[in-house]
Amino acid sequence: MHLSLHVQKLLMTVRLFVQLYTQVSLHIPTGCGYLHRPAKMAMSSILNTDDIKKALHAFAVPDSFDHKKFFEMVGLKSKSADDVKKVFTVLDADNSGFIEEEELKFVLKGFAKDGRDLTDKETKAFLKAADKDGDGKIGVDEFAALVKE
Ligand SMILES: [Ca+2]
Ligand SMILES: [Ca+2]
Repeated sequence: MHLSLHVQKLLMTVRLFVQLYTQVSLHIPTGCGYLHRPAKMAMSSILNTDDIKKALHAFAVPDSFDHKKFFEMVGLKSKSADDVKKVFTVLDADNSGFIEEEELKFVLKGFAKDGRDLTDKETKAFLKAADKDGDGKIGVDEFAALVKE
């Protein structure tokens, strides 16, 4: 009887430690993980917000998107390779190193929060134009090449 009481107390203590540990560790990994992730710049610190607004307005109608004209209108075409890379990092929402088809669909939201979704037709055409090696996603070099085209 005495022994089981001790065991119960011990278990309660262990449980308390586990609870404390879980609470603390929930905060620590998120904090560290955030610090180690490459910092994403705000699109507005790379490109002119008014230019973005104008470009989004120009392609407001579904299926009217033209990536060449868009890159020119937002001023990306005349940006340095470094800035183009920064823009790519913003658009690669999950930090996979590639812009996948799902990310490409929401690419305009990367430029401005109220950017519309691309239609499936637009997404596929955009991907086809950029994906030179045919792996189904856009790498940073493919993106840079497309911007300069
Ligand atoms: Ca990605
Ligand atoms: Ca590719």
